[in-house]
Amino acid sequence: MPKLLLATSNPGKQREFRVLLADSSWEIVTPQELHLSLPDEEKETNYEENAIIKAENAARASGLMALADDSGIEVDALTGAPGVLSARFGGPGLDDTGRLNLMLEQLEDVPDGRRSARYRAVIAIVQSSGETRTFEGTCEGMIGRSPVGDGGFGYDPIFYIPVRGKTMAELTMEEKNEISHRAVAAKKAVEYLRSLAAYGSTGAS
Ligand code: ITT
Repeated sequence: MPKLLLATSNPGKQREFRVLLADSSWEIVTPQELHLSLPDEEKETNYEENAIIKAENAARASGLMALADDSGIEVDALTGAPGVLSARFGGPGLDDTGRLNLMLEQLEDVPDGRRSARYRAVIAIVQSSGETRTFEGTCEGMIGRSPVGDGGFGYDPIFYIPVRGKTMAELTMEEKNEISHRAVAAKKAVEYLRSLAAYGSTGAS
């Protein structure tokens, strides 16, 4: 099988992608496995450009086809923030728990009916020839009142999914992978990856 570099340093994303891309017809390799350290270079203000920058850097550094994900959470009561800045919400001193507690604090006075939010993910796939494709997915939810569950990563303990009656962190990975923004985008990406493999395009230039 041809190799596809999964260009993310986020262990939560890596875990999910390993399952989501299992039927892609590509062998998934990570930057750690290749002893590659990739630059942390997200300059753009939109997901698509960030995802492309990450995948391009990885493809250039490895000579392999690369897949990157840029994602975030958009809270309507915060006019769509933190969005593309979700990983850096509250500054560099905060970890996942610090960031979700800050979000709960900022939403303290927001009533239950106005706590809608969505996750968004854009996946970019860049071949070593430079050919680039992007795929987007969203997942709708509400911001809860306190963290519940210990699965997933990031904001999952406060991302409540009304149709499931649970937070994203209470779902198993299989369940998260049925409905998440990343899963919606990955489903489209897998179709593309399978077509590339079928036509013998391995990303090598
Ligand atoms: P890479 O750039 O190395 O992939 P990153 O964590 O910096 O890792 P992003 O810049 O795309 O990735 O930031 C995405 C942030 O959005 C992530 O750190 C979480 O805070 C949040 N996020 C995205 N998808 C999520 C999910 O499925 N569950 C919970 N939080 C998520």
